[in-house]
Amino acid sequence: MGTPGDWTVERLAGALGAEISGINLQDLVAGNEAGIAAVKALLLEHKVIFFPAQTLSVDEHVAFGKRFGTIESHPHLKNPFTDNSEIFELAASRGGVADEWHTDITFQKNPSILSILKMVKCPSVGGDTMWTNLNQAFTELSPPLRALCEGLSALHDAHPHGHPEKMAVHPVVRVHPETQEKALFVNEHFTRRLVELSASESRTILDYLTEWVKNPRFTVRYRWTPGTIAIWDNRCTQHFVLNDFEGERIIQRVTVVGDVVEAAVQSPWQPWTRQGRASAATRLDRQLNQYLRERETASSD
Ligand SMILES: O=C(O)CCC(=O)C(=O)O
Ligand SMILES: [Fe+2]
Repeated sequence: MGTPGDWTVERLAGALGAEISGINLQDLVAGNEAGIAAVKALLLEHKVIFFPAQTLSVDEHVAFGKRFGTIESHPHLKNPFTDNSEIFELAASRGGVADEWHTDITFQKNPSILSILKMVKCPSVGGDTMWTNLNQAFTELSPPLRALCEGLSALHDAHPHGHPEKMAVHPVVRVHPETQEKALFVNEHFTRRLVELSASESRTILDYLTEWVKNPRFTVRYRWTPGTIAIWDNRCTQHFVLNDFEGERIIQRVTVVGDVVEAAVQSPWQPWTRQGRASAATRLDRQLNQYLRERETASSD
């Protein structure tokens, strides 16, 4: 049904997001290279795209995801209902409501490139999801703050999943390998510390940046209907679920394996932790010191 030329694309906000109709995604599960290329182009242009009224089965959802790369299962969280490990499932009745702003699994060295969500069950009202445009969040910072951020990196961990020992350091400003746009790549859910600043400087500046990305001007808010498929680019967006609903809400997600997170510039600075005698304040640097020790051990192996 419909070739890319017949699809209707309706932008949903000034910052990002578009809804696509006149397409049956079952036609893109196999073959149809032109259709997949058109979806990729729409994703680069709009950063998050929505396909309402779809009927993809679990297997078709996975097969569709594989058209975009290798699928990864979730490293920590267990599915409540579905056995298929290529699917990641969240059910509100099991606490699965992602109501903190985040980019998916940034505690990994190569965080996922893109995620493909199927809305399985949603309340008649509430439970909308929001996305924010991290390119805009970066470009609208003042020049001095942009310059500072470009030289910084940040420690991310899987503390929200009970695994603070799973850590990765990423540049605070990453360059999108396809658009070359710069994105402000820190999020309140997984980012713990700005590596080149002191612990107290980091707290203040990281709080500022993770609040800044939520500016409503950078966002789109989507109201769901069952069956809708959403695809978002994790290299330049964050998302957040409104926890304002009653009853069940279930999503299934397919996650495409990540690429190397490329920095905008080479940092001129080193990681900063307090030197000298251990003291009460040493605890503020403990996690970063642990990460740095592990990195050193890994590089000397
Ligand atoms: O439930 C949603 O709308 C999004 C959940 C989420 O954060 C995800 O699937 O990555
Ligand atoms: Fe997510």
